[in-house]
Amino acid sequence: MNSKTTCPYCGVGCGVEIMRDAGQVSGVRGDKNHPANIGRLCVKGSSLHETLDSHGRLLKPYVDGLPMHWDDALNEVAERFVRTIEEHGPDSVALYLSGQLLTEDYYVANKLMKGFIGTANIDTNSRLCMASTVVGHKRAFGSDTVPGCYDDIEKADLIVLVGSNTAWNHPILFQRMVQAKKTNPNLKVVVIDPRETATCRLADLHLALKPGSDTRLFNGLLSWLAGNDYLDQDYINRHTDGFQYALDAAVNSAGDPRQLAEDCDLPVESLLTFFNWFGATEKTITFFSQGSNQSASGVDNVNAITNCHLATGRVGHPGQGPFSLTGQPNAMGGREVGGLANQLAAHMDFDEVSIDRLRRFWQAPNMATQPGLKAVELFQAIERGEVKAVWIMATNPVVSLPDADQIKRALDKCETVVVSECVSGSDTAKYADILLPATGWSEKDGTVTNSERRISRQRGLIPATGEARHDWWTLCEVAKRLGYAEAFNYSHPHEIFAEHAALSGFENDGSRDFDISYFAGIDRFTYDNLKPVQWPVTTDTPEGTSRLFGDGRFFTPSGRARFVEIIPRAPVQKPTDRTPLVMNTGRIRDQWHTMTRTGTAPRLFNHREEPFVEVHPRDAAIRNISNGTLVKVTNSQASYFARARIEEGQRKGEIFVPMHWNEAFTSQGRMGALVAPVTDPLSGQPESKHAAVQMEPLNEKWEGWLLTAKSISVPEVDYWARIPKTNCDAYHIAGLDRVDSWEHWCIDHLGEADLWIEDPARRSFRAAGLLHGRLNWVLLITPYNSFPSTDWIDQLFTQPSLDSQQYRYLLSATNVEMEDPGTIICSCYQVGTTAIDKAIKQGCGSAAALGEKLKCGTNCGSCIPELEGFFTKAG
Ligand SMILES: Nc1nc2c(c(=O)[nH]1)N[C@H]1C(S)=C(S)[C@@H](COP(=O)(O)OP(=O)(O)OC[C@H]3O[C@@H](n4cnc5c(=O)[nH]c(N)nc54)[C@H](O)[C@@H]3O)O[C@H]1N2
Ligand SMILES: Nc1nc2c(c(=O)[nH]1)N[C@H]1C(S)=C(S)[C@@H](COP(=O)(O)OP(=O)(O)OC[C@H]3O[C@@H](n4cnc5c(=O)[nH]c(N)nc54)[C@H](O)[C@@H]3O)O[C@H]1N2
Ligand code: SF4
Ligand SMILES: [Mo]
Repeated sequence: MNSKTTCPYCGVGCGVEIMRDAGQVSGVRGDKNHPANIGRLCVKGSSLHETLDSHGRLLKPYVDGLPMHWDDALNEVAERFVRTIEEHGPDSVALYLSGQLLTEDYYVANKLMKGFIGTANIDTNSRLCMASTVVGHKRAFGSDTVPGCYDDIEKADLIVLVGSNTAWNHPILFQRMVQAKKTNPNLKVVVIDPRETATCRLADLHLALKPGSDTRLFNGLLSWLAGNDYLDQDYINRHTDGFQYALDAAVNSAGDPRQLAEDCDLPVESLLTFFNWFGATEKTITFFSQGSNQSASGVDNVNAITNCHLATGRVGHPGQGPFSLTGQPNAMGGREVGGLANQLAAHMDFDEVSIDRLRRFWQAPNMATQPGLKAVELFQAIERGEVKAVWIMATNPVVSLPDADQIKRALDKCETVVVSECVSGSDTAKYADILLPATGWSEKDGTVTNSERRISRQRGLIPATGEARHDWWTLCEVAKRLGYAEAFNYSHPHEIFAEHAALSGFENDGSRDFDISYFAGIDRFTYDNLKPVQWPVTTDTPEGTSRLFGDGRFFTPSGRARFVEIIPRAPVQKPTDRTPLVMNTGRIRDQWHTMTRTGTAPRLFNHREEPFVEVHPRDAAIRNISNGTLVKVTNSQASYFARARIEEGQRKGEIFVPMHWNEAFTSQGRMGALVAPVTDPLSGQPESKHAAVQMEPLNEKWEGWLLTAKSISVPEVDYWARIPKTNCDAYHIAGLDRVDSWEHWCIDHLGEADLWIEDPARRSFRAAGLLHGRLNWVLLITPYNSFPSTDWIDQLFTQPSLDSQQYRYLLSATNVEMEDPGTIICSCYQVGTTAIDKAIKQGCGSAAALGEKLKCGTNCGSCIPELEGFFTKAG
């Protein structure tokens, strides 16, 4: 049996081979034959097998809190949807999906809503992720096409990274860049990001621009290219429209370089260095990601970049082009099936011809004829009571949407909330009237498309957990109950894929970019053995297509690419006197989104263990905040509690918070609640990177560690952050009120202590509770700067009873059995700062030397940029 599959995390789309033992996944390694990664895996990919624990999985359907048989639960979904549609029309129901669904799941969801129920109220978390790129691509190229491929990395002489922390978020592509730089010493890398990220370690130039000034910068570049004879006038004349309008707008907004540098808050020399490199380097790729997309000018950001590539004729040739880095494993597949509310399937739009074409292809009784509500609007319509039934699948909007508390209000009010989930305890699952268990990675079977248009198989390799079912199956079962049995009568995902492929070729004749008609009749054997392939895949190009647009022909009516006139606008969320800081939000290396998956692997917490705020030393100092201070970030919408990290690489006036923490992992750490629901007017994508906030110390009266057996639930304290360990749950905890008697506190919160010791002079208290002789909980109240490492205590939780020496150690809370490893830098080999500092003192002079001595960085390589940081910092 084929043991190859695709990583379910980022849009790099790495091939994974799994090892099995007794029907379970026992290990993973990179697939040497997969073109995206050629055998490599990053830290998240290489820890996939550690996240497959059935603990926390949703195992059964539930209706109104009660376990139900699948058949009854499906009947309930169908009945409640039918009732709502009959009473209030098709637009009173909605689906909210995700780029983590497989193409086949997505295809049937879209078909059901847009063709059969008759509403386009079906949107996806790609609205928060790729929507701006979709519109930007269509404006420039007439189609939502990524022109290039990953092999261009090795062919480029200049790589520009805009709003992308590639080192952490697309680590395998980053490693390809690192390698490319070694092989090609001429290759230069420019990072355009307001903060200094791990990615900057590879950069020859870092432009720490003012947040939201990207359109100014790229308008400035266009204007400068024109003024310095770098245009490809022949290309502009033959293959594009609208150049003069775009140039006039660029010249108007840019001013002279000195003015522009001031507007973007950059040194003019750096700006000109970038312009000169871009102008002079034929083989330039500009990768862009969420720093560009998640903006109220997201679409303009994309077009400001494509304008510069079109003006130099650098699109679709080896080593050249604008390149959108997609986030989720199937962000692209979702676009292919028309998962967004304003698209139709197979890259078609809501024009009369396409609507009619789909109606005929699907034999659809109720074709939607106009776009539906986009994510932010959708949840507002739910709160207003206009949408009365919503089915949420493979996404966690209570955490990830802006104004996230509004999502809670909306779901509270909504008559029918169906949630299809793999886990039982997600923040959104708590609001479900009907909960449906879904198969997860390694159980589900289908296809995904990565950033370079490459379709790969995710294979079902182990049995489903509990009663979990595939999402496509669940959707089809509901469709049958709504009366559409014939159109949803699939028995295996290959049949869905075959239909999707047939639709992509239906009346296409080269008019639409997305065409995989070669697979229209695909049988199960071929599907099961499908090799990764880049679309378009037609009978003329059965091996797929690496690049598009090299011939200068585009999918616009004129066949020419379009320049877009860009008028720069400032971010909508502006700092004020009361909320003077800009809150930037994004990702960390070892966590995936709302942590429902990575949060089950203890070692992925060693890199960052609790919610944090990165802050510039000056902004910290004026607020009396130092490294490790617990802080409160607030605005009129909500507040967020986390620990401060002082970072020189943070801009003044701007803080950075991770998007990952949520109510399953911390008391008050849903950063989305502070982001205003402001969106790009064209794409509907939220401005997630620029919330206006204030920050102050939390002013806790005490803090410490609490370690509990896994069966004990979250403590009731003002601040807590859960750090899962192998044998126990560890919590950082803190309180805002003084505690007079810790002994009483223990009785109230944990039960009577079996042993305890108090040292008021040192503000410390230590206690432990036993259950049948076994360790049940340990409380260590002590200031943060004297927190001990707790891995040795974790081991005590496995023991049937403790001996007297272990009791003594527990109460002295000294770290007797293990050296404190410091912050873990290398998650694969668990190498921390203590060992690294020691090795450097002993003479290790490079990341490679550290690797030789300690093994750090020698497996997945995700930590190499940070290892290198030890030497740049020292120098
Ligand atoms: N480890 C990890 N990897 C992931 C994910 C994950 O959760 N964890 N998620 C995946 C997904 S779905 C996505 S979409 C991708 C996202 O990948 P990225 O886009 O790399 O992720 P972010 O960290 O959200 O944001 C990127 C950068 O944008 C910068 N930025 C903020 N404001 C501006 C601005 O005004 N201009 C510019 N130029 N930059 C700005 C931020 O400082 C940040 O460093 O990552 C994917 N990969
Ligand atoms: N402020 C701010 N907000 C952001 C971002 C940001 O940078 N800043 N980034 C945005 C971006 S780019 C993204 S992509 C989103 C991500 O945000 P979400 O989509 O909300 O995050 P996930 O944690 O990936 O949620 C996926 C859920 O689906 C479940 N799941 C996984 N696989 C399956 C499956 O096969 N079937 C079913 N039914 N369920 C499954 C998981 O358990 C999990 O609960 O967040 C967005 N929100
Ligand atoms: S880079 Fe890492 S997370 Fe992304 S697909 Fe590859 S292994 Fe998975
Ligand atoms: Mo994303």
